[in-house]
Amino acid sequence: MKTKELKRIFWVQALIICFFLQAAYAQNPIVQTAYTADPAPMVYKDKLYLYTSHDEDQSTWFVMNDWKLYTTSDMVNWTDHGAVASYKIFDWAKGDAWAIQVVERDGKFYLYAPITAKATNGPAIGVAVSDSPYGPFIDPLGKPLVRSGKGDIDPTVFIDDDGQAYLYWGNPYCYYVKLNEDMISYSGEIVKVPMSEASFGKRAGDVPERPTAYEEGPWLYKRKNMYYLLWAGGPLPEHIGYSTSKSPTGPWENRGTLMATEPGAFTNHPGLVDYRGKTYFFYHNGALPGGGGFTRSVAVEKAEFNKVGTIKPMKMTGGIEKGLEPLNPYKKTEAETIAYSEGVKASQGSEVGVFVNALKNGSYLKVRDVDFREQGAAKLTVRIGTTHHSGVSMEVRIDSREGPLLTTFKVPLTGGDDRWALETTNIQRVTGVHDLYFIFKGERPGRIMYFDYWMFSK
Ligand code: FUB
Repeated sequence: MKTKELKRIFWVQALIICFFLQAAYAQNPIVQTAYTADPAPMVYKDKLYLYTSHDEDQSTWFVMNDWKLYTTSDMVNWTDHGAVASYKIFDWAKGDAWAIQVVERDGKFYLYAPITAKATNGPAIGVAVSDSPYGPFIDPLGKPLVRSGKGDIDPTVFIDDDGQAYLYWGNPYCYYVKLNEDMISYSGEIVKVPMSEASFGKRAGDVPERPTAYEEGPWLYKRKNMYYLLWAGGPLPEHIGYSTSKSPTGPWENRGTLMATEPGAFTNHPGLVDYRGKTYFFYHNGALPGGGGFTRSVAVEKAEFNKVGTIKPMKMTGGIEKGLEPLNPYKKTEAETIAYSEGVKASQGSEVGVFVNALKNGSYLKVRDVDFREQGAAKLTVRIGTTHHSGVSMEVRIDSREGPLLTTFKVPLTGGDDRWALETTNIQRVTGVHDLYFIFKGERPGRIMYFDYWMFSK
């Protein structure tokens, strides 16, 4: 065989290996069971809470009605808590549940939301309050917190170490105001941030009403006395840029591109947070099957800083490769706690809350780093159901979709997603740390089964 031919075979094989490695470790996008956008991370006690907006399936415009919540404690397995609020909690709102942020202060949770107001048919920012990060959120004002008529979208709230809270927002200009301690009112004038090239960079193209690269989606973050204002930048498709300052109100110094434009979605939206000693950068793209500008997906990268405090530019990757801690399989785990899945959709019902639906033969969900410990597991209990009379099963495997089989459940006909069967079976004994796979089998078309939770025992 000629050297040229050998080289070609080498590169084809290398590409195939890369593809499978990428598939094996794929973590991004971090939600595969719905289209999510506009990530807003919040750390509270020992958990990372990720609020997102929600693009309805098959949307060809921003069709967005509610906001979802996902949580993690290991950065690789994410639990879906469903929709925690919708634009309907605001009586004065007409629709358009766009990018929110939730912040905690003194044990209360404040959700800042841009929505279209009935009165003006234009965007306004509302605030809703809850005693829990999971909601319910209630509008204490009964009217917008901000309705300036000047691009009132993409609110972000930052509470400084001295207790002063700042609300930033805006497209195509950036504004801020100082919030009062009650977090539902403000003092002083709304300030328009000076939109200079020194602060936000030069915009390609000549668009007079968009004088700099700043477009929308501000996110305020502080590290070692440096304030960071991250933003989505134009022209479309958006990139993520950022600016820094010694003060939360500027003046801002442009620091250039943090994440360059990549094909998929024409918007992007930043969220930056510290969690368990590391810093994570959240964004969105169109990476899921059927994904695009109006069917987006949230993803995450580990952020790193240079010595001078600037953030190292990032590319969109397969995601976080190593989890922060193993998952305990001897506690009840919701089926909607997922590291990665294909062909699975999440639903929310009155009987069991959030659960997952397997949409086709061979669809699966994966849970990372499950620690069966030395003694190991010998039994598995699952809550499952189907509307099919026969031929539906759920395989449980470790390490890969083709890995050792622990057991196969025949899924009983329960007759509806509000009717469930609790099934327990002996399994092939398993010890140590493994990725766990649930693989759904059923030849008939349509939703083949639904799955609520699982738990191993010794
Ligand atoms: O999700 C709707 C809009 O798209 C957001 O408000 C912008 O930041 C962009 O992501």
